[in-house]
Amino acid sequence: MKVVYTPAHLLHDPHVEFETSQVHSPFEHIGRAEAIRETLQADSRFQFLTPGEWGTAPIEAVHNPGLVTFLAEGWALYEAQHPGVREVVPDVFYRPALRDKMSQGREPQAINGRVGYWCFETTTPLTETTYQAARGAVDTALTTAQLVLDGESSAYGLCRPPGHHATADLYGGYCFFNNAAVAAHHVAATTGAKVTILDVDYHHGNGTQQIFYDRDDVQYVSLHGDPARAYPYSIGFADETGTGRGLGHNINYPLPLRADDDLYVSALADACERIAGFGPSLLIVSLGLDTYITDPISDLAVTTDGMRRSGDVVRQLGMPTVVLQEGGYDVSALGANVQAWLSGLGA
Ligand code: Q9C
Ligand code: ZN
Repeated sequence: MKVVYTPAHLLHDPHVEFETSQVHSPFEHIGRAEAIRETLQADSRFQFLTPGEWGTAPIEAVHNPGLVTFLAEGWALYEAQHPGVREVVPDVFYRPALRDKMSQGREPQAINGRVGYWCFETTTPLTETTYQAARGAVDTALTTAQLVLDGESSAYGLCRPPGHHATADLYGGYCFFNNAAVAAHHVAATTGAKVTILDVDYHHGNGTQQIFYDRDDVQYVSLHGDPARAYPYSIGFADETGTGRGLGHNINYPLPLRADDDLYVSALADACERIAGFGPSLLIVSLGLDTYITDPISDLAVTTDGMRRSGDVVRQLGMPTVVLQEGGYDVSALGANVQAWLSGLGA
C-alpha cells in the first residue's frame, strides 16, 4: 500500500495545550506522526511517497478564504504586537450572541480579536510555521485521493495536523484545515462521483458534518464517543441526519463508555450497510486511533485486534478507499494500531 507523508508536519510543534483548565504539554505532537512513519517504514508492504503541491484553490472550495488568510498571516501579526510570543491562543472568542438584537458582526480588525473570530477553543495553538504544516496535511490528503482515483485500490495519507474538527469557517480540536473534507469535495466536484466519509476517530467530526450537512453528493458517517459526555459536546447526536438535499446523508453512531471490540465492530458493520446503500464511488476514512483502550484522552476499549477487524469490515465493502490520519494519542501503540487497521483493509 502506498503511504503519503511529508516532513512539513514537523513545522507544527506547539509546546503547550490549555485543556481541562490546565496547561500541559500537547497530546497532539510531532512524535505521533513520527511513530506511525517508523512503524510503517519498517514494514515492506508500505511504500512511501511525498505529496505534490495543490495550492489554496481546493482549500478555498471548502473553507472561508478569510480563514486561509488568517492562518497564513495571523501568527506574524500577533507576534508583532506581542513580541516573543511562541504560540497564539485566543483569549476572547467571537460569540454571535454578543450582538443579539444588533446587526450581524464581522471579522474584527485587531489581531487579538481575529484569533477568537476564527478559532473555537483553546487546545489548538498557532505557531510561526503552523500554516505550512497545515498546507502539507491538505496536500497529503489530495495526493492520497489522487492515487486512488488513478487506480490504487487503497492508499494511506499520514496527515498531521489532523482535520475533522475544522468547519468551513473555524479551526480547533487540533485541526486547522479539514483534510478529509477538502479531498472529498475535490473528488466530488472534479469527477461528479458520490463520496462517503467514514469517520472512526473517537471524537465526532463536527467540522466534516457541518461542511456536508446540506449536500447529497457526500455522505458523512461517524462512530464516536457520545457527545453527551465527549468532545465536541454540542454536536454528533444520532438525531442529526442532515438538512435539505442532505437529509438522510448524515449518520451518527454515538457510542457508550468502554465500548469493546465486539460492540464497536458491530456498529461499524451497521455503518457499512448504510454506506453500501448510498453507493459511493469512493470511500474516505477519517482514521483516528483514539478509540484505543489506553488512549489518554478517550474512554472506549477497542484493542489492536479490534483495529484489524475494523479495517477488515471496511475491506468487505470492496470500495476504492482513501485512508487519512486523524487522532490517536497513545503514542506507544499508535504505529501498531495504524498498521493493524491497514492490514485489515488489505495492505
Ligand atoms: N477535555 C482529534 O482527535 N480536547 N482531536 C478535548 C476535553 C480536544 C481531539 C478536551 C480534543 C481534540 C483530531
Ligand atoms: Zn479524536
